[in-house]
Amino acid sequence: MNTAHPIDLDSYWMPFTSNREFKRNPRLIARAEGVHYVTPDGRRILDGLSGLWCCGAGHNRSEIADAIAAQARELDYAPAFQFGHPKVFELASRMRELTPDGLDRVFFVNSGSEAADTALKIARGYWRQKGLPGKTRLIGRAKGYHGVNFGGMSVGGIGGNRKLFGSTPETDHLSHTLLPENQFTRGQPDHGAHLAEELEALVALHDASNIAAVIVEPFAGSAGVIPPPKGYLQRLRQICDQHDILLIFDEVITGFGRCGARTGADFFGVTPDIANFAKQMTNGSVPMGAVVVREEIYQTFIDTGGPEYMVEFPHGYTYSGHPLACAAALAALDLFEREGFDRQVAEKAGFFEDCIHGLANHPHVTDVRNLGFAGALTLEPYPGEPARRPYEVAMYCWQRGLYLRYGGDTVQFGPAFVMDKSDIAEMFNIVGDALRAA
Ligand code: PXG
Ligand code: PLP
Repeated sequence: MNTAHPIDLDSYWMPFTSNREFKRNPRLIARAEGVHYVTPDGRRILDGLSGLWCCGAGHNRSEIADAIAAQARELDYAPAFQFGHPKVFELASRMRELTPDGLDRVFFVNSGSEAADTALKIARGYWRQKGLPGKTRLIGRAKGYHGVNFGGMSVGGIGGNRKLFGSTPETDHLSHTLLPENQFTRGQPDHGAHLAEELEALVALHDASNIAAVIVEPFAGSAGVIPPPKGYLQRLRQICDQHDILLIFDEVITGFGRCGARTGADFFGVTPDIANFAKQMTNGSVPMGAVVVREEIYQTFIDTGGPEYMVEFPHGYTYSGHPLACAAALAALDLFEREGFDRQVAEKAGFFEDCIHGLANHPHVTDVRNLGFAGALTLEPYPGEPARRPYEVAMYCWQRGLYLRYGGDTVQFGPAFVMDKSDIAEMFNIVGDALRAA
């Protein structure tokens, strides 16, 4: 028991956290108000990352809170397998409307990690049911993040997240697109579309008859906001089409507003075969994710499912389409449409871009990247300690009343879509002071 604090900090094994450091220097959040957090001792903290990229509508929206409370009184849980409740069907049609044309069937999960593993299983099962059981290899990309479950981790490309655990066989990776010639680019960089040709090289190596799918984030989020080079996603789409490889977009961060469009697919003008969502679906209020697939993928399972009473896709979670999550998502998507978060981000993205690039000449900044309401700074490493300076900057900001995300050699920003310009300016002012102090 940590005697400086009235609560026991020791029992909880915190996720993706430096437990020893946190427990020496706890950063507790007791409440939220709009785009601010409030600490137990009443300090207001500007939320620079929408929680963890998930609360774009701002915190504690009463429309969502009321929907969850009403649902908890009406139907707390219904069996997800072989039975259904009305809201899950309503939400599926809503997701179908809000996602690009052609993505028509919606499978519910509880997180981005579950979405990744579900999408990868759909890809393998699809090819097997089409009589091509050899198509099993899954291609990810260096610096990719697809959550922490075995499939998503294995196609992911952040070394620190994988090396302790091994990975599933039959994966391979494209190179990342973080090129030195693109440093300090605003939005999508000019160089790097040629890196999509590496997919041709992997086809030459493994043969398309052994490759099920390619999974990428429309822009890489966790690795530090890496927008795709102009033309890159278009080229990946072409190569996938040429070789009958499914293209999966992991839209867990890019979906529902972050890019200044409904989805990354809409923003970049490339439609995948499968798109994964989570986070912003419920504005972070109740865990939920979704995998949305092309009609023909769904039909393939249906047509090969055997007798009608048989399960066509033996996969699902106890909490798939949980009533509370459905109620929260319906309310959050109402807000998305009513308040036009995609439009709000598109309108304010230029201001956000000017502010973050205003830090380009500050001490220790070696790169600035941005797209929509997402941005990152790469910071010059201490010798042998790339992660230390971002940590120091983030701790300075926390003391000054700003929460931002730090990881690897970057600090990251993903404000709520409703954050106004004065708060955005204030956020980057504090970061500027932090860089001068670092
Ligand atoms: N795919 C993508 C593209 C993600 O960004 C996941 C899958 C996993 O989702 P779950 O819900 O299982 O965590 C993510 C999650 C950060 C950060 O600071 C990013 C994520 C999570 C936490 C922090 O960049 N991305
Ligand atoms: N482990 C056991 C023993 C279970 O019975 C179940 C579900 O019934 C699971 C894991 C999977 O849990 P979930 O469906 O919440 O992912």
